[in-house]
Amino acid sequence: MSFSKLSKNHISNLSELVISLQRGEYENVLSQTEQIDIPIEDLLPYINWKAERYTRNCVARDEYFELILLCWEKGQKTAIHCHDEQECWVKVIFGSFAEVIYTHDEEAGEMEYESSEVLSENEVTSIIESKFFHSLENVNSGRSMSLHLYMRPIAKCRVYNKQTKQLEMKELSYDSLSGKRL
Ligand code: 2CO
Ligand code: FE2
Repeated sequence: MSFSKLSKNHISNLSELVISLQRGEYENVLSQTEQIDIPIEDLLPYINWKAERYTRNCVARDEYFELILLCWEKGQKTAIHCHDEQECWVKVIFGSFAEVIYTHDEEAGEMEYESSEVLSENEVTSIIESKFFHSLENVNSGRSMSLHLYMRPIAKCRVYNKQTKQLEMKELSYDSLSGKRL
């Protein structure tokens, strides 16, 4: 039996989450994504706001996972995008988000609507199958924050251009790394 199967420890802060991920205890983490209640003080070093777009702040990463804090001003949103065939979990830290999920109809060059939902504090959404695209928008009356886990890390993704109906490759970058602005 693997170590991850033996370990079912409740995670109650950011250090415990990072240590669990660094140990490869993915089952432990994924079995309690909605229950993990991270104190906001733990996230303070990673909080970073920009008026022009949401910020991506790397909390921890290794070859297998990437944990990033996204900070969204009111109304900031993503284009429709995928996750480079990696698995993705998004947990709302505070505020609220509208998520819309799509699949891509290659022949028509269109995005096909699949589902949508509004996510509130502590709720988690995941995209596991690589056929799914999504968009996320901060629909709170003010700022929102979300914690994202990608396995494996993603350095690029395909973004849907509504005007040209083409998928375009987009490089992803960080606004801060381990609490240091870049
Ligand atoms: N995938 C986007 C990003 O990493 C955020 S939307 O939620 O996955 O920038
Ligand atoms: Fe995404």
